Amino acid sequence: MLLRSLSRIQLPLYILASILFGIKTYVVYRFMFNISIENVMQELILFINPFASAFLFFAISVWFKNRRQMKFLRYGTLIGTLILYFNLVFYRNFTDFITIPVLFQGSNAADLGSSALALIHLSDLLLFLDVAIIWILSKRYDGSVSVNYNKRNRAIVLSASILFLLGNYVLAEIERPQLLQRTFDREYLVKNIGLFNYHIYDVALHSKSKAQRVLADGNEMPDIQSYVDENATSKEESELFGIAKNKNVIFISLESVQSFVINNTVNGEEVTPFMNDLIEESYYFENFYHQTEQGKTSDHEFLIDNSMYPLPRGAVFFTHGQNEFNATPEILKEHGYYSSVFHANNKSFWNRDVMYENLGYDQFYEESAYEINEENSIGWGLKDKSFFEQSVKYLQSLPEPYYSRFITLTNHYPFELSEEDASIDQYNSNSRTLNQYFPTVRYTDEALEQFFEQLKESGEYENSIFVILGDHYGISDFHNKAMSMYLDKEKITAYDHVQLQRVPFFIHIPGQEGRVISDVAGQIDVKPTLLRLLGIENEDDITFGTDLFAANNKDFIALRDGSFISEDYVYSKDQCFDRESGELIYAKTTGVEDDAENACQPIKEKVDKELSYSDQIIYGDLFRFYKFNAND
Ligand code: GP9
Ligand code: MN
Repeated sequence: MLLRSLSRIQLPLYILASILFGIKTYVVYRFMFNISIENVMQELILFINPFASAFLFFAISVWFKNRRQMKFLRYGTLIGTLILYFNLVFYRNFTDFITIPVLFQGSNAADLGSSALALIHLSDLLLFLDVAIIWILSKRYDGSVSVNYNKRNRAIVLSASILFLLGNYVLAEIERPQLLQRTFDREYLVKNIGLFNYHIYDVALHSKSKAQRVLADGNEMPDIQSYVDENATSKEESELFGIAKNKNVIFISLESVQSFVINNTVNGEEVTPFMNDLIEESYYFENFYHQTEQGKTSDHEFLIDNSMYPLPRGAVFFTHGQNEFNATPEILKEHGYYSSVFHANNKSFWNRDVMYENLGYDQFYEESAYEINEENSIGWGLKDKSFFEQSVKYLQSLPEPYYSRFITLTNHYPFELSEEDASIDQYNSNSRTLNQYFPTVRYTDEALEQFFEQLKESGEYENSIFVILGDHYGISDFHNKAMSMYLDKEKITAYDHVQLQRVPFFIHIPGQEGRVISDVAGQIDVKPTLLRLLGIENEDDITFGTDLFAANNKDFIALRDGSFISEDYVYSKDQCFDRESGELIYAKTTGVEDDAENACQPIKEKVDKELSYSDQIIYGDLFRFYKFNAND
């Protein structure tokens, strides 16, 4: 009956298929996947996308003649539905979307296999309703539902479908700038470009890195190894070697905290009173730089655990999550450590679930390990105070010695904070972002203070060492005007920009005094420094950083965009500055002191070489050809 009337209204089958498939996909997105919708724009994109994608696909059928057109639509709906359905079953088990590497990863598939039956619901049959409708219509009424367009009309349909999708993409770009370049979360991708385009994107990404991997054969390693030996290996032993042997490591990454707030005030109030005091009892590095790029928090995680550079574009956590690494948790495992990460966000964000396992973490306390409700969350999720508080019980239950990393969340752009959580007033400038930054930084500082108290009470403090750092900048160049006002500078120069990439770095060893260290240092140095404090020599490791407590031959810190900071110079965008005074001493483009020698050039060459060596290791997955601990 229904089918007959559908065939009578003479709606071309490819349009009907698009509508039905669009509705179905929307229902699955909206009500079956647990996709979080934060605003109207996201709601709109999520609604438009299923239709845009379905139309793009089914419109291909108009290029075929009657019978093949019907066949295309039949099998198209069936295959499309199966892809949607497999993702749904996978999602019910893993709260995540299928990726190509995961699909071929034995363990995941096996996990799914055993519980597959429980993941299939009888009502799922409804998802195949449109397949049945299209199937019957295409067989019985093919004469009245197929179309026979001339070339011009076909081209119009094709253009319309592409335009439709472009529109979707533009909206997604507005909602999440640089969505495809940054690839931060599968959920975001699916939410913005849809499941099917996400799969296409995933296949493309995967093939690209596979190709680079295939072309590498390990011949690249000896050069890299000798470079590292010569330039970035700490040969001297430090007086602190082994000082924290077998101690627990409590590693805290402070979201978006930059050094300029340390020992500074806003409206006459200290911004970070707890950290300022902590400096007295810690090794505090005042010239410590973040070296992250598009992968933001995940890039800093990559740096600190591997002492390699993140990639110039994309997040290595995403693009090379399956590579061979020799990360801190893996090394520590050989010395009896149990490693875990605590972070109250969705586990697939930055592909952490996959990457952590690969880096050797034993446990990931993510969103679902925490009680999160309206009251204890703001902005990106669980507030830092509650996050730390809820983490203590897990920390106490861990086998010792442990390496436990905590990542805070509240001080994340756009720096939202409720009034009752704000202990200091906002700044007053033309940048709302910078204004709001100070109270949220203060909130995180207080959360850290509380955490220290709780650790002392619970007995976890004494036998641990603390590493605390900022993950990356929080205030971007967009706020330079407000920033220059705050810092009382005329304007923010390229030199200032580099200096603003400093983030706090503390090593706090209970019972030890510590001191302020002014040497130039960076996130790349964290791994070798930490391992040596724990008394681990690890001679065969390939790291681009060095032990900060040993005399070193490494004389620069490279930022990921090719800028660098050395003992004497700061280099950025073809400009060479004196590090002490900030004075411009050489600039290629402006011809400043054109005849002066470019003092930065020799270091710049080294920086480029080093960055490219690190990239080669990642792109070629070169560690699969290298045997770590050869003399074990
Ligand atoms: C997300 C959190 C923030 O889990 O780490 O990520 P960011 O945007 O800073 O990279
Ligand atoms: Mn971050």
